Amino acid sequence: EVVTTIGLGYIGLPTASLIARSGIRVQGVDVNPRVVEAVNLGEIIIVEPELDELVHQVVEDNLLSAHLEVQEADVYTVAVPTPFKGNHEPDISYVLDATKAAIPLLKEGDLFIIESTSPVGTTETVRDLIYAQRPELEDRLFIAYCPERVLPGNIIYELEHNDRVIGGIDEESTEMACEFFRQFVIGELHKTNSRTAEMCKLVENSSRDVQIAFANELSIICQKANINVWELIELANKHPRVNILTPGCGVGGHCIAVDPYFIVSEYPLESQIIGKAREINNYKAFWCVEKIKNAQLQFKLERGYDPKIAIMGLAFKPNIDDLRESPAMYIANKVTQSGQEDFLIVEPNIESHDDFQISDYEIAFDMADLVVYLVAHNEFKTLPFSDEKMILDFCGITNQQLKIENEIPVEVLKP
Ligand code: SAJ
Repeated sequence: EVVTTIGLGYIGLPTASLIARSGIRVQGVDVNPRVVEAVNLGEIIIVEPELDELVHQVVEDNLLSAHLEVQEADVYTVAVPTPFKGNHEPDISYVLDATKAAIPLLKEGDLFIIESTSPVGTTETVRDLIYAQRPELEDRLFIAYCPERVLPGNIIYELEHNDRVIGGIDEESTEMACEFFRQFVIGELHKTNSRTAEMCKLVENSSRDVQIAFANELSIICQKANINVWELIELANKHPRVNILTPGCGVGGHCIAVDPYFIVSEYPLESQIIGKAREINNYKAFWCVEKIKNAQLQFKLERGYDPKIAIMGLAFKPNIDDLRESPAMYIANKVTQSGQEDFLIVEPNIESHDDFQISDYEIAFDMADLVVYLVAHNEFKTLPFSDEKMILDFCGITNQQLKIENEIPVEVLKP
């Protein structure tokens, strides 16, 4: 058995390496020559614990190789991006391109698996595309959708241990895909059809998005109601059946802030809560910008000079270096729009950045008049609480209530 994995990104490369570790020969494929080159040297260009070692090992053992062109195999897995277009409609062109590249190589009995997050019906579209070009193979291939649900930062462990949902376009396909995953997944495999598996992936992330939106909405209400939201949530969660998540400065990453749109764009009338949750989570970052501008202006009115402001955290979530689709980045960009001189930008997980000079977190904290916590990185929890500084805590570092006295109406702040 030989496997071809198309897409060597955050999901594809760990998956390819894990399959290879179980002794199966894997040919990884990526359009990016840098990725292909690095993998063939046993190296990686992304940050993910344990992945480095694993890739090094399987390449050295000749079980994993990387290529620019799709290679012939018995099993194909597709883990390429499915972004959305300007209007939030899903763009499955990478999945279709990957499929088209594999079509001429397919032979009877091959297993074709899509792992990319995809709108409902994508696997059927892929099936139709394949059989339209290779009618002689009709019903002689096994085609399935098997979504990935690993958490960046813990990918290798979760790939092996998480349960998986496996949805074939028919029962034989589901069975074949299960047999394949059984070789390297310890978690349970749950069988279903492709449409349910596709929706399941979207629903998992939408569910989290809705729950975070609830927490974010509470934080906005509490600021107005003069209530400490951190205390409130802790108390409410003492109820045996209540589990409110943590408010933050918005929702980022490529999954939770993206996948719900795949449902909303297809079922706009029916997905009321899912759509609203996206709006609330997007609004939360904008709301934080307004609060920071307010505090900045107030400080100046009271003291007669501009405050030094420490912006604490840029990553899209705690304790990672990933800045893509990060609400903290959005906020940092917005508040520094009229000049960076009053700002100290902190991100302990990166060394440098093209747009910002990155400051040491302890130095920035000491120097700042106004400390803005955007991301709950572990480092920040060691900083002292200071009564002399104005602190805006958007992510629960200090558990202090967000208090902005004499708030200036939003309209006045707008340019
Ligand atoms: N966040 C909050 N409050 C919370 C939890 C998260 O504001 O209480 C924010 C984070 O700061 C971040 C965003 O939400 O900006 C998303 O972070 P996350 O840790 O919830 O999720 P991701 O995007 O890293 O990974 C998610 C996971 N999905 C679920 O937990 C349902 C992961 O299992 C998926 O595999 C992944 O999306 C994916 O690839 O789809």
